[in-house]
Amino acid sequence: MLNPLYRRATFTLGAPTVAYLPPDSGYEVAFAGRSNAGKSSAINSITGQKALARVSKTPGRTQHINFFELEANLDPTLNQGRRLVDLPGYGYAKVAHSVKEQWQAALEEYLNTRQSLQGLMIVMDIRHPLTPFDQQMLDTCHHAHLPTHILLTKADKLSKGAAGATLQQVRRTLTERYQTEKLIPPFRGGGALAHPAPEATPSPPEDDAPLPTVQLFSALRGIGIEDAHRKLDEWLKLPTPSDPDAINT
Ligand SMILES: Nc1nc2c(ncn2[C@@H]2O[C@H](COP(=O)(O)OP(=O)(O)OP(=O)(O)O)[C@@H](O)[C@H]2O)c(=O)[nH]1
Ligand SMILES: [Mg+2]
Repeated sequence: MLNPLYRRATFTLGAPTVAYLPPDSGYEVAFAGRSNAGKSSAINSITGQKALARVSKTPGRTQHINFFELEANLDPTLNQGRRLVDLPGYGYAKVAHSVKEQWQAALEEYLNTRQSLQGLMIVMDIRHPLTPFDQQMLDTCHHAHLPTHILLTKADKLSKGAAGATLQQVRRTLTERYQTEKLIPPFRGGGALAHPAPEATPSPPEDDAPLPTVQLFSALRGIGIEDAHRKLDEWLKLPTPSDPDAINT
């Protein structure tokens, strides 16, 4: 059972810069990822609406920060609201260097200061996962203690076996990157203790900096929509069917 609120999502605002964001109340989840990865398509399939977010074959289509409200008719003076946010894609080659730098700074400000932001859905084309831009995004979120969930989208482009293998590989890479970091204490003058053996007991991740989670997705074939909903329900604090095994971590 999917929460019917998603189907009722409506476009409320396209903000050209972070200066024009709607009030910072309630809960929101942003979709980030490389240009053309499939962010807008993911939002459409998650909300069960064909043309809520604009999809295009031309990279760089989404240039504003677009807000989709799940609860229409809200009283804006109350601290409420549940929003999905479609961010402009990163890594779009045709954008001037200065524009890219401005956007990067604005994005970091948004990630670091937006109180209602509960987590980031990072959308990656399964055929090109974890590009340097994606790694940078994950690092930025990790340091901002912002939870991340990766949609490996366009899974329909690979065989089931190849998609599963990529999923495992991405999981391994993320565990190595973000758990190993926690295993190595700050360097204090060398000696064997400065770099404990990898088999040393892993310290649990910091409470507010959870490891990224990852799942397969396809907007075209409707793969992974329930898993994505479960993660969104958790972040947006919506009631969800109880099935703890359904989200792949
Ligand atoms: N085969 C397949 N194609 C997809 C899927 N999702 C998106 N696409 C295609 O990928 C292209 C880009 O999709 P968008 O959703 O516009 O991508 P975006 O990340 O929002 O792109 P920007 O707004 O430019 O950053 C379009 O041609 C989509 O039809 C999918 O799951 N499978
Ligand atoms: Mg888009």
